[in-house]
Amino acid sequence: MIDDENWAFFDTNGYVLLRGVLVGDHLRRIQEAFDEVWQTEGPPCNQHKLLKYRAFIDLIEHPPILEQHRAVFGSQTQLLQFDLLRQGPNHEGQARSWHRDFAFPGTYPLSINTILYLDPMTEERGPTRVLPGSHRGWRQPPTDDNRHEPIDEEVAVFAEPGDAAFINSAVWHSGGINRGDGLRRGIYLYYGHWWLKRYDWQQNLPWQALEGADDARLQLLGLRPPGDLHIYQPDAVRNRGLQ
Ligand SMILES: O=C(O)CCC(=O)C(=O)O
Repeated sequence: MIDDENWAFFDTNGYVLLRGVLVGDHLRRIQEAFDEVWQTEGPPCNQHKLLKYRAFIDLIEHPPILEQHRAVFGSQTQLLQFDLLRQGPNHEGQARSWHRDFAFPGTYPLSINTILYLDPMTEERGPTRVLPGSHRGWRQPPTDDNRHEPIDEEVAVFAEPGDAAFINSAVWHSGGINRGDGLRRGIYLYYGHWWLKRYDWQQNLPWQALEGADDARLQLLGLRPPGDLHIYQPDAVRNRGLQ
C-alpha cells in the first residue's frame, strides 16, 4: 500500500513506484494470461478484449491497485482505459516519446495511469522516464524539436516484475525502447473521475465484465452513476485539493 511518505513523493513528483503489487503465483498467472490473450486477440489489446477474460476482469479490482485510485477519486473512480503493451527483443524505434496522457496540469490529479510491469525494467529494456514535478505545469515542456531527446531532469523508473508505477496523467513521461533480448511487457490500468469519458465510450464493454457485476464494478466501468454528476461531496481520503 502507498504510505504517507509515498503519497508525499507522488504529490511532489507526479509519480510513485510501488513494489510487489503482483507477487508469486498471481504474477505468474497474469504473465501467462498476458501471453495467451496477446496471441489470441492480437494488438491493439484494450478493455474491449481484456474484459472478456476472468484474470483481467479481476485485475481492475485488485486491491493494491484499486485502493490507491479510490484514495484519490473515492467512489467516483472510473476505469478510463485498460491495455497491454508488448515489445519483442531488439525493438526498433525512438528511445523517448515525451507526452502527457491528459493535458490539464495542476495540484489535483484528474486521472492516474498505473503501469504494471511484467518484465525487469533495466536500462537496456527501456524503462519509463518521467519529468518529476511536471504535473504542476513544468517550466519548459518538451517541444516538437526535443520530444524524442533525453532531458536533463528526466528520471528512469527501474522496476521489477510485479511492481507498478502510479503516474499522474499530467506528468510529462515517455516509454522506452527494448534493446535487450527479453520481452518488455506492461499492463496499463488508467483510472480517473467518473465524469470523464472513458476511451471508446461509444462501444459496449464485453458482456463477461458485466455478468454478476455488483454496483461497485458497474460504477468502476462507468455504467452506473455513483450520484449527482456535478453536485456531490467528494468522499476520497485524499481530496485535500477539493477542500
Ligand atoms: O511503457 C511505458 O513505459 C510508458 C507508456 C506510456 O507512455 C503511457 O502509457 O502513456
